Amino acid sequence: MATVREATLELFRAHGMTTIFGNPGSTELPMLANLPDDFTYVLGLQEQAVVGMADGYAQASGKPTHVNLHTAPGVGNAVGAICTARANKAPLVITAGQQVRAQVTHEALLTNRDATIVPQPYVKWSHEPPRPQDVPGAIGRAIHHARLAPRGPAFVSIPMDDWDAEADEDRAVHARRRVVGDRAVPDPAELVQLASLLDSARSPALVAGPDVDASGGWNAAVALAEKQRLPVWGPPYTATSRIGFPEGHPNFQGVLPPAIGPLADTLKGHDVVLVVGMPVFLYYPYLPGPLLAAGTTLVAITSDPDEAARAPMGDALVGDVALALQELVELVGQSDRHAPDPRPDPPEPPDQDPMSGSAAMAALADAWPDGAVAVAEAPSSTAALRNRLRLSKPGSYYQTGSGGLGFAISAAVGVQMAQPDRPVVCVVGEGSAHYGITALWTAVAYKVPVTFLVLRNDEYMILKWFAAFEQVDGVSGLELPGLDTAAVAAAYGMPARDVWGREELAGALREAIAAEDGPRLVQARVASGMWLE
Ligand SMILES: Cc1ncc(C[n+]2csc(CCOP(=O)(O)OP(=O)(O)O)c2C)c(N)n1
Repeated sequence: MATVREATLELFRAHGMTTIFGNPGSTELPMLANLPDDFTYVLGLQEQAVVGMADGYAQASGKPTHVNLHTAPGVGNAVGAICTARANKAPLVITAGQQVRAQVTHEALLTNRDATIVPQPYVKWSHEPPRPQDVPGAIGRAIHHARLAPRGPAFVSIPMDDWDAEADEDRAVHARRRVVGDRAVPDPAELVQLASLLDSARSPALVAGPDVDASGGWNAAVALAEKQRLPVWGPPYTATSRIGFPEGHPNFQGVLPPAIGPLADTLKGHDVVLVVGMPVFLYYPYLPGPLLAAGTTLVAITSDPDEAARAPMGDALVGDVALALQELVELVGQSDRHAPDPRPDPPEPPDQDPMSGSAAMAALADAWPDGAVAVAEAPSSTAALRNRLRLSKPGSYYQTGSGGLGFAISAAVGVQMAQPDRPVVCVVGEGSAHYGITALWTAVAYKVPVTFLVLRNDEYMILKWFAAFEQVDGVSGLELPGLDTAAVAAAYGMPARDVWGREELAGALREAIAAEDGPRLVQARVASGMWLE
């Protein structure tokens, strides 16, 4: 007779989930004892980094990914990263240890009190099985919740004495064998209606969001834009987890501004705006104004019924984003509208010492190898990064979708593990780096060859920009004197360099990216400034 543990490992195997990201405690040890050889345990030193690494791995592999956390304090540490994973729609199956059942009621040490509440509201489903025999079924259900649209984290708390209990063979076998398909096409009649709305529009536009990339709809979005000659925008820099359209494509016009008034203003003049694979819209900050200019009709396509329901304006079709786009490409006619003008090339960055964030991003572009992936969290330089790299291949860009820091430095490790054949470069402000800094150790320990580019400006620049915007003076806590991330990386065992000028930076990046034996860190000194270009 199989134990609950054996049945659960079989379940993970059946779903190709043999990589576990975790940080162990005594309540998890019974699950982790003598893991079979086909399982890999990736150790993270703190739970934020564990979840961030798994988030990057899940998104870049497209597969549900197992995260194992310690009971209450471990799950508590992880909640910020779980919030980000939800915004990123990362399919995470999060398990956590719990006291033995006989000691939960009187709350012995390490009891995860109200375990299912701790990760809410950032998980799609949260559960502690009523009996040990229900563990494989509960984890099976969590796997389906995580991978069904909209993808996201699901949580199961498991009392530590459950693993050695006898499994319910019949249920475990069914749990392992279930296949649940979720790629639903929107109502065909609504798609026909949408196609004719586009065909008859005077000046339609497309806004392409992260789920275009995640769903595999990239080529269909390009085909639609070309057939209909649509100008294309991306979601605001602050509010996307991936890129939904090739940013070097002549139809691409840049990203939308993040607040209500300016966003509506950017889209005015378009009688039809089709928003695909993203919420409508993740506004921030609050700059009031009409949601849409008079005469603009907005239609969204999303796989997330919640996104469709909560949008403050416009119509929506709910269904798989890639399939909907593929259908739409077939249904629309070839337009003879004028093709949109391409964006100008980025300007030459100012020549100054220390270099500007724009110059640092120009150096990155000089060193950028074909097919590389950027994982970014460099708030005051994100605009320059996007404008200079103009990434144009699917799966080439990841950032925090929630605005929560600590994602990039951890996620880059997971992305590189899932995509060993593509160079991964993590571009991170020195402030952001320290929310997930312990992931550097994992990169070293597992020889994950990520290049970390740390932009050091000795401050939380973007918060100074916000302070000016919010007209608040004398804010404390925005300076970061003496924060030497290269020295921290070296202490974790990572070869690290400190560089000053654009040429030196480009050279250091080329070397770091070429290194295949493990990670490298390059710390670039940059001047204070918001590099909007
Ligand atoms: C978990 C979390 N804590 C705090 C913040 C607030 N925050 C937003 S940007 C920022 C500063 C980022 O500084 P840095 O990475 O050095 O980049 P810079 O602004 O200098 O470009 C902070 C603290 C956040 N977004 N997430």
